[in-house]
Amino acid sequence: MTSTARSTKSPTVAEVEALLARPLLELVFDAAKVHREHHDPARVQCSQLLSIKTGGCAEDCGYWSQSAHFDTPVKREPLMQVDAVLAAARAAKANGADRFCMGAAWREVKDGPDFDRVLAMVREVKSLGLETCVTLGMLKDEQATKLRDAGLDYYNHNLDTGKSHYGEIVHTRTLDDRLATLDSVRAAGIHVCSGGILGMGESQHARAELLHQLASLEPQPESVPINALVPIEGTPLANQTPLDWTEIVRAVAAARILMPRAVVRLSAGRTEMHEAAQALCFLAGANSIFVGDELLTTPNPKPATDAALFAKLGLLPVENSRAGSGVVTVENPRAGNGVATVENPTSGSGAVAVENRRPESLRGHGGHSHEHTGACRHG
Ligand code: SAM
Ligand code: DTB
Repeated sequence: MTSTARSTKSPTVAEVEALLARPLLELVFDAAKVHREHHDPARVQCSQLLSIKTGGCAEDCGYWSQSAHFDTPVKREPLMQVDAVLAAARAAKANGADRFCMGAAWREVKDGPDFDRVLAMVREVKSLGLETCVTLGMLKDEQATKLRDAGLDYYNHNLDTGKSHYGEIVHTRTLDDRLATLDSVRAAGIHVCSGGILGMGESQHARAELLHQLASLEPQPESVPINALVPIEGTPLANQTPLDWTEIVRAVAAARILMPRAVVRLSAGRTEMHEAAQALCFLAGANSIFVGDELLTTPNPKPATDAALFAKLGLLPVENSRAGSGVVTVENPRAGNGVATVENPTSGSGAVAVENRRPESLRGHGGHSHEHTGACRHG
């Protein structure tokens, strides 16, 4: 086992499925315990998205507003200029974001002037003191290395759904293609941001497969976005039945238990979630959100709405004191010895034992020195 090994016995897909099926409040309670061992439960990491190249994507993902295969309301826009991206990044920072995520609707990265411009964006955004993240589609080793050298902190590349459901959603790439790109990202030493979408007609088994596959990556992803499908007119999933909010809470809680050190992001779909449901997600271990009016092509809660929610719940943004240091930015100054075993003695087959090791990088750290006013906005 490597130093990142997290469990004496990794759970099977069937055990993850049983975990998802546990009584909701017991699942949330156990996830909250794991959360407190590894993170400061009051802190939420705030990322802001920007679509830097919009529409015309060669992929046919059934959820994708920017696919060239479907007639969606999204207007094509060429790759933005660096200055315009920087202006958006400055505004994101002023809005309290500590990470700026740039998304391009490409199937894969092609070397040339466009990629060089993205490298310039990464360098410049980084120089503003923001953490950097990009999602550009498939990537080769040399391209990952160039992104790392430009100062990229995170690469977002989601597994999207479980193995048994993947072929229902995407036909232009395979799950193995996704895993190969994640290998290139890891090999370059860039943090992995990888998660998925709920509400695409998948079974609980497929959800368990997704979480199991994410948790089986070695090392596990540093960042795990959990998206609820935002149905897009013109796509095959436009008329999908909306998810029940409890399903999102369950997935967040299971992700927290299975990936104790990861930052779990409550991602797309918050506009449709009541604030009480979001609160339960934060209790269950979500410790990151997207802030700002827009995701890539769809609305996100208004900054004032998020500020009000943070104030009600007593949540605070993480400090952006370590952009670029390579250290995950959420820590728990209150953590004790960092070892906890979470299991459910009452649920028989649903028990999943997880040995939680507090990461080396978090040991011996003190608390946070600055306080914020309850909104994502700093200062
Ligand atoms: N070309 C990039 C790639 O291949 O990863 C961009 C993908 S997209 C910007 C990043 C992720 O956002 C997707 O993998 C999916 O998980 C999520 N996403 C995209 N559209 C979504 C939607 N309509 N609802 C929920 N999540 C969505
Ligand atoms: C992720 O997991 N979710 C973000 C980000 N990674 C790139 C994207 C959400 C997109 C939601 C639909 C839209 O705005 O187009």
